[in-house]
Amino acid sequence: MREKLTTICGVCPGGCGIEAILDDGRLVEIKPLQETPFSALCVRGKFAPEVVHSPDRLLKPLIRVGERGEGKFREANWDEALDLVADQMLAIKEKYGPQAVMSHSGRGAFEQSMLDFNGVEDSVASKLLLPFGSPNIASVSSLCYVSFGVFAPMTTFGLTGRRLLPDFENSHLIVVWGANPGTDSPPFIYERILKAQQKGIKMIVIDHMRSDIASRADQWVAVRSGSDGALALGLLRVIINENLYDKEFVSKWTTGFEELRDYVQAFTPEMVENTTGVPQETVLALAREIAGTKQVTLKTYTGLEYSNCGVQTIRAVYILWALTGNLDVPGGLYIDSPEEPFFEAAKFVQPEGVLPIGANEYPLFYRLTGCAQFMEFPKAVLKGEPYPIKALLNNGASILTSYPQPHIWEAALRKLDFMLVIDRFMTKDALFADVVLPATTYFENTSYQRYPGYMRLRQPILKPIGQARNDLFIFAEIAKRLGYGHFYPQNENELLEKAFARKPELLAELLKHPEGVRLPVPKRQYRKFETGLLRPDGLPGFNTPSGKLEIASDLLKECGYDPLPVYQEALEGPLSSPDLHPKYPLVMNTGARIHSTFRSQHLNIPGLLKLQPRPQVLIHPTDAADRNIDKGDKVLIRTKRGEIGYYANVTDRVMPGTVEINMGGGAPLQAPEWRDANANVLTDFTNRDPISGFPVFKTLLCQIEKAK
Ligand SMILES: Nc1nc2c(c(=O)[nH]1)N[C@H]1C(S)=C(S)[C@@H](COP(=O)(O)OP(=O)(O)OC[C@H]3O[C@@H](n4cnc5c(=O)[nH]c(N)nc54)[C@H](O)[C@@H]3O)O[C@H]1N2
Ligand SMILES: Nc1nc2c(c(=O)[nH]1)N[C@H]1C(S)=C(S)[C@@H](COP(=O)(O)OP(=O)(O)OC[C@H]3O[C@@H](n4cnc5c(=O)[nH]c(N)nc54)[C@H](O)[C@@H]3O)O[C@H]1N2
Ligand code: SF4
Ligand SMILES: [Mo]
Repeated sequence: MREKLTTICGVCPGGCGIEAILDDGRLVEIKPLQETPFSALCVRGKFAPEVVHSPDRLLKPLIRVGERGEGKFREANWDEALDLVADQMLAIKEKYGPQAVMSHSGRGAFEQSMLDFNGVEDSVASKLLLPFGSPNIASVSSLCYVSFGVFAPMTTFGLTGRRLLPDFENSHLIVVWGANPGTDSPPFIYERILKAQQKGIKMIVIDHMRSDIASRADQWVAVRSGSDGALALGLLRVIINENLYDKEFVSKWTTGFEELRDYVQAFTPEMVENTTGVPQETVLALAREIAGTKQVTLKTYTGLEYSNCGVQTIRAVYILWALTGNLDVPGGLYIDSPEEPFFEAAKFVQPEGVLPIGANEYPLFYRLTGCAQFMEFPKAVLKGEPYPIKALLNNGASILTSYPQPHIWEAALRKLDFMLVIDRFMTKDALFADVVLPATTYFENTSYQRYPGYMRLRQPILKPIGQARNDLFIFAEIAKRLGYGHFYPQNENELLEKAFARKPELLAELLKHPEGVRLPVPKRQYRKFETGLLRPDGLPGFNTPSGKLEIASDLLKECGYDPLPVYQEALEGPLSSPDLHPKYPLVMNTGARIHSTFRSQHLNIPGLLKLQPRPQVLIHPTDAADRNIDKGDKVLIRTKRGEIGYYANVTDRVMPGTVEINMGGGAPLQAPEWRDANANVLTDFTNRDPISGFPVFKTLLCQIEKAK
C-alpha cells in the first residue's frame, strides 16, 4: 500500500520539510514540500530511503566479548545493556569519583528535542552527567562552531553568533568569507543567497578555493588559508587611514579603537599581499568597496575557525563590519532579539569543587561554555592529567575520524575502563566500546522542529528499525537508573507534553497542520545599542564588561589573551617553517564539505557513494604536472605526522601551491577507498588555536606524490 505523509526529513538535523512516500511501511521516496518555508532537499536527502533501510543499521544493543577494537560483540536485551551502563558508571564513581566519567556528543546529537531536554544552549554538550556529579561534559564544540558562534561574538559584542543574522535580502553587497553555503546541509542559506543574486545584489567571496559559492560570485578573492586575520586587519588599516569608518559609532560605542589604529599600521597593503597572496590593489579596492557601500552583509563560518588565530580573525572581521556601519542596520548584520525560552528545561546544576578537563588550558572556553574541552581527553586518560578519566559515554560522534591524529585517540579509548557508544551504525569508535546502543533515524521519532518564525511537528512515519530507540529515551533510561529520570521525558506523550507545556494551543494547532505553523516574529528594531535593547539592564550599549563594543576585549584580557584582534602567522606554514617547507611544499587544507557526505557519514550508502566514489585531493594543474599526476591517479599525501592514499582531482579550483583534502574517511563500514583515507592522520593534535583549543585543520604543510 502506498501512502504520502507530510513530515521533516530524518537523515540529519537540517530539518527540511518534506513529503515522504511509503510503500508497505517502507520509505521509498522523499520530496521537498511545496510553498512552505524551510522546505528544501539537499543532495543527501534524496537518498533518505537508502540511509533509513541500510542493511548496515545497528539493530540491537551489543555487549563487547572480544578485545577492545576487535569488533566482537554479543547481542543483548535493552535492560541488560542499560543496567550494565549504569552499574559501570556507578562503580567508577565509587572508585575514582564522578569526574572520572565523561560524555561526548557529536554531529549526530543535534535533533531539536535532544538539544532541548539535554539542557543544551550553545555548546551542544549533553548535560546528562551534571546531576551524576561530573563536570566533564564535552562535544564537537571542542572543534566546531563556538569560535565563530560564541567566543568571537561574545568577546566583541556580548552576544552569541546565533543572533547575528545576515540580511541578504536588503543588502547591496554580500560578502561570503570562509563559508560555502552551496554544499551545506541544509541548503536554506544557499537558496536565500541565490534569490538575492537574482535581484542583482553583488556578491564577493573570500576563500582559498573557488568553491561552489565562489564560482557564482561577482568576485572571488583568493586568500592563503589561515591568513584571513592579516587581510581583515589590512582592510581595517585602509579604512581607518582613509577615514572611511563610522566615526560617531566608534567614539560613542567602542573601546580599544586607538590601540587598534596603532596595531593595524603594520598591515600595509604590501605586507598583506606578501602574507595573504591578495594583490595590493585588491586589498585597497575591497576596503573601499566595503566601506563605501551602504548595507553590506556577511556570511562566515568554519573557514575562519581552524587557524592559530581563529577566534581573533573572526573578531577582526566582525569589527570591520561594525566600524563600517553595518551592524544592526537593514541589509547588514542584523542583531536578532534573544529567543523567548521555549519551555522550562530541567535545571542542571554544575557540580562544585571540580573543574572539567581543559578549564585551565582554555579558560575562555570554560568560562563561556561551562564544558570540558575534549581535545584534553587523551591527556587525562593516558597521563591522568589533571586527573584520570576512566569512562566515556559517546553519542552521535565519530571521534576516530573527526579528531586529529587518531592513533592518540585510539590509545586513549583502549585504556578506558568503560565506554558506551550510541549510534545508528557501527563506527570505528564503537569497536572500542563495552556497550553499543542502536539509535533511530528521526523518521522513526516523535519530536518537533523550530525555525525562525516557524515550527513543525516531527511525527514518526516508520516503526523503529530493529530495536533502535530515540536517543532521548536512551538518555532517559540511563538517568532513571541513576536516580534522576525526572529530568527527561520517559515516553513520546510526555515528550510533547513537556515540550509544549507553556504552549498547549500551539501543539494543538501543529497536530492539525503537520506542514507547519507560523510563529509571531517580533518587529525588527535596528541600532538597538542606542535604545538599551541589547542589555538586560536596559541601558544603551552592549552587554560586555565595559558596556561598549569591545575592540579590545576585557574578557580575553582577563583570561590571559591579547585583548586586540591580533594576527598570528600559522605555526606550520610556508612563511613560518623554513625547515619543513622544502620537504612539504604544499599548503594543506582539509574538510571543505562535499554534497554526498556529512562528515564521516554516508560513505556506506551506495547511491551517495556513486556521486563521489573515492576520497579526493584537489590539486592545481601546475602542481600535478610537476609531480606527473593525472586526474584520477592514486597519490600519497604525506605530512610530518603521517601518510595516506587519496585520488587526485586536478583542478584550477584550488590555487597553485595549495591542496584541499576531503575528510570523513577512516571508519570500518565505509567503502574500502574511504576506509583507508582518514585525513586526520595528516593533521596535528598539538597545533591549536590557543583561545578555542580547536585544532588547526587548514594551512598545514604536506607533500604529494604519485603512488607506485
Ligand atoms: N581534518 C578535519 N577534521 C574535521 C573537520 C575538518 O574540516 N577537517 N571538521 C570538524 C567538524 S566541523 C565537525 S562538526 C566534526 C564532526 O564530528 P562528528 O560529530 O564525529 O561527526 P560525524 O562524522 O558526522 O559523526 C556523527 C555520528 O553520529 C551518528 N548519528 C547520526 N545521527 C544520529 C542520531 O540521531 N543518533 C545517534 N546516536 N547517532 C547518530 C552517525 O552515524 C555518525 O557516526 O569533525 C571535525 N573534524
Ligand atoms: N553536505 C554537508 N553539509 C554539511 C556538512 C557536511 O559534512 N556535509 N557539515 C556540517 C558541519 S559539521 C558544519 S560545521 C557546517 C560548516 O559549514 P561551512 O563553514 O559553510 O563549511 P564549508 O562548506 O566547508 O565551507 C567552508 C569554506 O571555507 C573555506 N576555507 C577553508 N579554510 C579557509 C581559510 O583559511 N580562509 C578562508 N577565507 N576560507 C577558508 C573552504 O574552502 C570552504 O569553501 O556544514 C554543515 N553542513
Ligand atoms: S539537509 Fe538534507 S539530509 Fe538533512 S534534513 Fe535536509 S534534506 Fe534531509
Ligand atoms: Mo561542524
